[in-house]
Amino acid sequence: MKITAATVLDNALLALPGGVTPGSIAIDRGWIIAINAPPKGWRRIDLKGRLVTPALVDCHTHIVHGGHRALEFEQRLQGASYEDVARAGGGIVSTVSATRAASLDALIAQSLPRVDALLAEGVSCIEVKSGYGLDIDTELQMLRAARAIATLRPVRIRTSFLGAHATPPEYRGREDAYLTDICLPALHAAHAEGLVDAVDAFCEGIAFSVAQTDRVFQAARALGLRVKLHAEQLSHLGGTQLAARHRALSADHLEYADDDDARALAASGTVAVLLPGAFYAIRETRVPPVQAFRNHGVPMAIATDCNPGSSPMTSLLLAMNMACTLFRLTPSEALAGVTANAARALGLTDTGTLATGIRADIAVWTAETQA
Ligand code: DI6
Ligand code: FE
Repeated sequence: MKITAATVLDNALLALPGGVTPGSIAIDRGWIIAINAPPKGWRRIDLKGRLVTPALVDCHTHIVHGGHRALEFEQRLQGASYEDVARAGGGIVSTVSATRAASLDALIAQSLPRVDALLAEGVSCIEVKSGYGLDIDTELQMLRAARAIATLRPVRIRTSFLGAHATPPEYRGREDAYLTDICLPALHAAHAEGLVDAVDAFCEGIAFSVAQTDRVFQAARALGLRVKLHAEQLSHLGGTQLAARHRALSADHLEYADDDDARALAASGTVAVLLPGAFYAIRETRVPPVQAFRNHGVPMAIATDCNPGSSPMTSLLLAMNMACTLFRLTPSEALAGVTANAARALGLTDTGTLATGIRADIAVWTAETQA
């Protein structure tokens, strides 16, 4: 429903930060004006006791990409690991070929059904990464496609430049030269075009070292951009500590993170983004240190990681369920993980909670609550 001016959603069940309570929410021109203090004379919509939560935020996706990875899926079913496939020249690099071959319009057209699936679940904001171009033109093209989505659908898009996702075949084994020749110039060009909201990297044995990631982060921060990191997904390489040193918005995956990493994330105010879809799809067995995150007070977010290889999913509700079932989050942690903490992982302070002065990004659910 499109609410423009002076409307009160009445007789609602509000998922407020302190818990679920009956009440009302007053909205004017897209902003929450009052909670439980309905201005007199405003148009009133009776929600008949339905649940109102903040609209959901998917804070980690690779939703813009070309092609598919059906062959890799079969290879992995036959016993190849995600890393085996990558080292044999498949994996991310095979999606790079398909993405380079796609036009801007084709990239957008292939992405929209994935976006629509998320919107149908109450998502209002999606983070979209580059990282399947790995040449200057295609990295820019991916980010332009991401920006275009916000003009075609009622969704807010936050972009992350992920030039340091993998090394393209033409630079294989020459990671530093790739960073110098392609990744850093692409970052500058994308930033100059207004295409970059944050900078991400993949710090892993099959991708970039801590020292190489540090180069990318230094370049990002020289441009005034915040950073985030794919860290400790397949091994413990030390990316989380680097992310914390750079006051990253988020560190993502974190299956192999430890108690010291949790302490560092807490000290730097960095959000731990959990991606149970990737854990599931690559048949990972090591779970992220959720109890350590709780003990140290690290905010936890949950996202789909929507991508054709390690997390081919377009359901944030399923990701919430998986975070509870596979990682033992509580349902209220899962809700915070796709609302307030997901907004924080993107550096957004105007969405993700039901509070006065916040954008009226809300979702209304036909759901029963426990007595
Ligand atoms: N980790 C992931 O889960 C995605 N990227 C990354 O660095 C997977 C990307 C892919 O397999 O295509
Ligand atoms: Fe990812």
